[in-house]
Amino acid sequence: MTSLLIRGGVVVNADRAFRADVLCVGDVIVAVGPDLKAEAPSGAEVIEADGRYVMPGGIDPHTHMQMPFMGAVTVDDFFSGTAAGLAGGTTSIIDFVIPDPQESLLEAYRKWRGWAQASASDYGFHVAVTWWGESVSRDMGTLVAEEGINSFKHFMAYKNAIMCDDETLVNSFRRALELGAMPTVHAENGELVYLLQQEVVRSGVTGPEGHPLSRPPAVEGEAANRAIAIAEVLGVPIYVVHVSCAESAEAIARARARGQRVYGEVLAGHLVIDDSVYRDPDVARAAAHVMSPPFRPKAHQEVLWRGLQSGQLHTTATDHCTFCAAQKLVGKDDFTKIPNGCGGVEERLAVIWDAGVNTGRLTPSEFVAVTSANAAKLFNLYPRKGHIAEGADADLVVWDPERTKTLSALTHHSRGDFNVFEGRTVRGGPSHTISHGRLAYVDGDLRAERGAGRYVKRPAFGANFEAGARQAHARSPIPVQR
Ligand code: URQ
Ligand code: ZN
Ligand code: ZN
Repeated sequence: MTSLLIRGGVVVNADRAFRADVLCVGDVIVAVGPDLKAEAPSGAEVIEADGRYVMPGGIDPHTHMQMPFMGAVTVDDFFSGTAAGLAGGTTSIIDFVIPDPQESLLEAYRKWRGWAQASASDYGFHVAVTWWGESVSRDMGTLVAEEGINSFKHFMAYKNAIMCDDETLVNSFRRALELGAMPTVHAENGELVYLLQQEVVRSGVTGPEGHPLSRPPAVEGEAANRAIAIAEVLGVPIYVVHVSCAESAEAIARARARGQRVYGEVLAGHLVIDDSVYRDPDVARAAAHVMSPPFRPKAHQEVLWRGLQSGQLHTTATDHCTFCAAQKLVGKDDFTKIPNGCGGVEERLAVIWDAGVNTGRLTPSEFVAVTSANAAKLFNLYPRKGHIAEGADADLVVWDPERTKTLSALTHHSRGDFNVFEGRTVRGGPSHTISHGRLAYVDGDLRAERGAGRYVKRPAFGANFEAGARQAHARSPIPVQR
């Protein structure tokens, strides 16, 4: 079995940072402490980490590899996407199974599991509930009991495609509660988006600059408030993906102040990129930024940072969903046809470190909380992942706070031909990424292996989740049969 000794670094967990060596044997951390020795007889490979941080590998809880969407398929498959993640220090992703309306959840799940066999790093899935019926309820049960799924996604936008209505939300949230699974939502009012899209196009605005006009912050705020209210009535926790604006961040903070279990995710892109990108005279560049929710006026960024700093928002992700220029330009004369999505799985850690830790907004431990530990806790992977301790997975990043890099599509590892962080120089980055105790990235040398990643089962939530639900029901007017 291979051994790897990381010597002399500062180990950063979400609760504390301390100087210690880390010894990995095979795919597990076997010791964390001072002056560890390599195992005889063969010894261990040694990484000298003096002056660097040793952190849990990043967990990106929101990616879309090889996803068929809006008539196209994202260009990063599970191999290229996870390899890019490893180059940036991310060692696990949670991607999405998205059944078409009327498609069996289990069949869609098996299809995605097949595609994901190529992954270079560990992965799991949220499964989207895009319609409702007896078989959906049954499949949700099977997915939780047998397949290690503990979260279900609901798209409140994308009318006439994968959007789910309130009936589906209510039924699925209730079923998730029964199963001990976390409901998650893409919060945008799809009816309003649909109406505004027609109106913006009719007004003569057909280019990418029309995209944010059709999806204003109030559209996101309405959906976040509605999903949170449904969750409150049913007494189920809820996780809101890609919170992009003050309206939804404040909805989450208000609910949390009432004692509701509501969690929010922020994308690295929404933290540092603003809506001026849609007014770029180069239509290809503007179209490359089309994603939903869109990039927002700058003032929203501060609200998102404060949410992460205060603990009202919990995780960071990328929504890595790369389409190339040719795919995006299909909608150059009708922005409603531009496939939605942007990349970032490789850049997330460095962007958040640079804009978060280097500016004093986050401590290194808070950085670990929002880039791995909180996602691991919320999706029941903790402390196997998101934590450095004996017995945890040997998924680690050795972080050099002095390394600088200018981010660019010319040097990134994604197959995408555009980088939304193009030209941004960041200070702080990985010198080594370790996945299953193996060096997957060393100083610019990416050693990702197709198929080396493993599917990670995530057990249903147990007593804590149920106790929380019971407490919520005590405040709820509606009794729940258990
Ligand atoms: O909405 C999403 O999360 C996916 C399906 C598309 N990408 C995006 O624009 N955010
Ligand atoms: Zn979304
Ligand atoms: Zn997404």
